[in-house]
Amino acid sequence: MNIKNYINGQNENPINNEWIDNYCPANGEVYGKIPNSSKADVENAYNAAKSAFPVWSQTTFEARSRILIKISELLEANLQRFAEAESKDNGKPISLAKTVDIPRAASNFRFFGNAITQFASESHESVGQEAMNYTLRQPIGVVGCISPWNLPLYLFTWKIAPAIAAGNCVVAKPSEVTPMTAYLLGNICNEAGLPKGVLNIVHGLGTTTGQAIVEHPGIKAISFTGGTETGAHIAKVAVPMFKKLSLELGGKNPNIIFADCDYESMLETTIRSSFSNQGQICLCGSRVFVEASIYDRFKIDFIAKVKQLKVGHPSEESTNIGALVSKTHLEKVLNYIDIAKNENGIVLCGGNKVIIKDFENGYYLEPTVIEVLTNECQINQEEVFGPVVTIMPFNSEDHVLQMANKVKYGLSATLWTNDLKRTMRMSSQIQAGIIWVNTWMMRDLRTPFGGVKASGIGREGGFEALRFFTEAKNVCIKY
Ligand code: TXE
Repeated sequence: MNIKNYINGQNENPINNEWIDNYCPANGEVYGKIPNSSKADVENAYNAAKSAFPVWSQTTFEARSRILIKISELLEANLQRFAEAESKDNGKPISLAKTVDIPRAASNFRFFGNAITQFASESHESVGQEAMNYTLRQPIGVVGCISPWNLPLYLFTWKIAPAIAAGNCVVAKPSEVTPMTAYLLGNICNEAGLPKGVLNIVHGLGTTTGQAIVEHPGIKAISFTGGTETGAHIAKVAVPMFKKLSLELGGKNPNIIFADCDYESMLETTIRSSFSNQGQICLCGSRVFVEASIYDRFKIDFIAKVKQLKVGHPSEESTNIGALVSKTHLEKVLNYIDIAKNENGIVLCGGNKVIIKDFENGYYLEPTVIEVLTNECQINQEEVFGPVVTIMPFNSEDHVLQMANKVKYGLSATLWTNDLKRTMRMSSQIQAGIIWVNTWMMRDLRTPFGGVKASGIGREGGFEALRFFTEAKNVCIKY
């Protein structure tokens, strides 16, 4: 199927009529084309957004909210169709697309549809000066949203929903690797009554289409999720243009397991935090540190459980690990396994490609556990973003804290312990934007989401996202 751009409420071919192949990771075959959009398509999308802005920004909160909630309901009504499309495009198990990706995309619209009706601005009475200040929270105008391939519709809507809820008009680009559900979303928006031009979706490569969005002088804010290098490049372009910038980048998150934890619950969750979505989630706990006294027991039990995971075709309900997103990405992950071996890492299980009958060219990889001797090695310092975790023992709280922080990233961390004082100490000292204690990826959409260090700048989620997508303007009245 050929995907089209969604501009001014219409499905459009790219102006240059150039196309890119769209691959199905489960079998490695091309199954459609996507627009290789140029600057001219981005310009059209921008013009549509600019024209829609005066009316949309003055539309009441109730009316905006109703439309966002309608989009959410339509996504829920089309759950099966969207989940199948997501699984085919990305390689993720259908069970995951059905229970996580698409329901969460629907929640994003519902959540921000409700949040905008509760979003208040501040007032400050200057007592003794006979003056009153109030802060207006005004939409920015036309904003750009650029999202990655790992959680395609989930992360795309995580940006778009707050942007339009706050009264902005959007030029958005999903990853060229997984464009399908963003394409399907256009028709849903029309059906929900979203006025034309409020959301425009342009498909294409990051270096051309994405770059054109970032460089566009009329696009005043960029919300980006993706790799750290790309984020740094975007910042170089956008900062001298004084654009508002939100960057949610990579992670190399520690999963810290103390001997006093609830062992079974830790084991179950550690399987998820290591291998969910083929390990292609920025929040995955890819560095597992285990207190020395339970290290041997953990090693045996963990590997036994990892070996039970079924690598299979994404469309099968029983599949735990589907295909990686692309051939290039599979090669990158395999290369990291080689690097780990060369630096004396011991592959305890996995490490090889999996050939599935009838789908021999699919991008399948065994879930892989590597024992490392030090946190300083490359496999522990760089983001692999695949079904690969390292494990190593630690002796003391100080030792593990130091290793947890000795990495360039700072997105999330998981702690497994029942010691309250230790929880409080460690949570305050770990350098990360998100800490989970005795759980992983438990999300409340009101909470701030984002990282420190090379994991990005800014926070998404709840009112943080609505603050990002609005400009604060103070009005001071002397009476
Ligand atoms: O991401 P890119 P890639 C990490 C992960 C992965 C690595 C590279 O380690 O292996 O990043 O992945 C668009 N101007 N994460 O190369 O390139 C691009 O088209 C504007 C972590 O696939 O960052 C896509 O829409 N846009 C991560 C989006 O950026 C540009 C999720 C992300 O792609 C652009 C994904 C440019 N110059 C990968 N260049 C997470 N934080 O969850 C590219 N893009």
